[in-house]
Amino acid sequence: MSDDITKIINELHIYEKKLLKELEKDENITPDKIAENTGMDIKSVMSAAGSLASKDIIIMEKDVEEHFQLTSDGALFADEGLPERRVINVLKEKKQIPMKDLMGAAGLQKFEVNIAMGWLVRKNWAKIDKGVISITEKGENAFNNLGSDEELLSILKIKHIINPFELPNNLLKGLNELKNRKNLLKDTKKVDHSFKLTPLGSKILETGITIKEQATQLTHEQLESGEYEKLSYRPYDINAESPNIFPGKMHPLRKIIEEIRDIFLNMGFTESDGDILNSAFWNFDSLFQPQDHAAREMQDTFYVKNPARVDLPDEELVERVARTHEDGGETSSEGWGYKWDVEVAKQSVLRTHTTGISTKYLESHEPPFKMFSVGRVFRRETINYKHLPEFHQVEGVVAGENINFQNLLGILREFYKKLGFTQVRFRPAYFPYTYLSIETEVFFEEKDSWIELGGAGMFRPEVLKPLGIDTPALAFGLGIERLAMLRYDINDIRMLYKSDIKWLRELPLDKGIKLD
Ligand code: FA5
Repeated sequence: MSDDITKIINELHIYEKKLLKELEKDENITPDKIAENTGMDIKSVMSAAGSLASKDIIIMEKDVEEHFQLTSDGALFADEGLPERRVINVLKEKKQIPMKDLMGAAGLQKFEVNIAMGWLVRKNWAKIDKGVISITEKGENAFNNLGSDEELLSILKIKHIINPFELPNNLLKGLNELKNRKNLLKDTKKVDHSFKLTPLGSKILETGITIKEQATQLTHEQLESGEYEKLSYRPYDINAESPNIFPGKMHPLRKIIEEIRDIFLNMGFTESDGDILNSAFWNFDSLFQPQDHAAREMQDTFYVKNPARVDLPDEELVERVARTHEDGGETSSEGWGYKWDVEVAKQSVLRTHTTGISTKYLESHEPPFKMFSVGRVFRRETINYKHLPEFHQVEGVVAGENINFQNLLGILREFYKKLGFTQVRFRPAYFPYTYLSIETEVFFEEKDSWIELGGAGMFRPEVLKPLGIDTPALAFGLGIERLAMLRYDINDIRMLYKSDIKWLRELPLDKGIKLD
């Protein structure tokens, strides 16, 4: 404990020490007096006090005192009487005055006429009817009796300034009435601060503090002459609380996309991309997905009205794909055994996966190669905690003479490992365009369950042959939002698109595994 106190004392600023010393001498000392005694300016006294209060060494108390004085209008009315009083003085004799004669009869200035009429009616001292002002019974009674507002006016005339706390109740009522009138009183607030030692403050003083000038900024001369060695320094409190800073930063989804791109680029993949608006040909047909496949249904795929049709690539390629669907074409397969329709292939769709980018790439490149792409895809999905109608996939294809299924598993394991996920497993799956096909799953500790992250497999000859590829090719397509869920510990995929500013701000900048 005493070590703690010594540490606190050592870290006190010289102004804080001076303030405490003054409090030790006189516990009722005012900030002004401290400033006077120590030669500090009042701002420094207050900021030292604020700092001591934040460390729980003193308590700052605030006492607000309010005072009222007359304005120039107020002083005029205090001398001459309130405008309505001056009218009553005349009405007492005359009983009635036409409004137009009011100024002359009661000796009012122009600006006082409206004030007089307003308050005569409000105080129920007079009635106004057809341009004539007549005194009421209350007005008659008021003639000999000053209201509390008027009493206070006369007190203010003599005392100039009053403190409401010193007023008896009836005058307080008068004060409220005068406060309700425009521009009669001005109030000044005086704030007095006082300081009280907390138990910690008392302990610090018991331990004792010495005031020694401390160096805060070193000069060139002090460094050169070696004087700095003899100076005393105030230690920094490196555990002091500091304000949270929320600098601009990359959106978490964008961040993970960039990480994924880095990983594949570092693994020697070439990046490619494609169009969001695609032909059904590239999105489905080139992948040996039959034209009556469930995924093509309206309820799964967004078909675009404008343009409703998209141009197809060169006829020979289309013909090869058509024949493969119908009877297997040049492959040893029997195909799907139906009549392929070019019009269906021309339909324009929002791509439902990024796998069309891979077939297009295969068609225009010679193996060996490693290609990846990242893109947004669209599906008519019912939104829930792990499904969005619009999400991102990272797609990859590796083609070459010796490429095999083991390479596929190795690449996927390596990719997930680099992202920080070590618990990965593969399940047999089905896609019309791959054989063997797998689904990859990663263990989600938060939910103590496995979550499906993507599909993969070896492209079938029915896909590769029509595209002119004679080597094996492995392929994969992985969901990125699902990965982000794991990375950022979120239970609901929608969080990534909610722009929840609190969550975005508080998400640590370094949330993510560093790449080596
Ligand atoms: C495909 O899209 C295949 N094209 C993957 C593939 C590529 C297989 C190459 C073989 C060869 P699937 O429909 O399972 O597969 O989607 C892949 C991943 O996208 C899913 O595992 C999941 O992580 C993610 N995903 C799918 N639907 C949604 C959705 N509605 N919202 C968010 N993520 C989704």
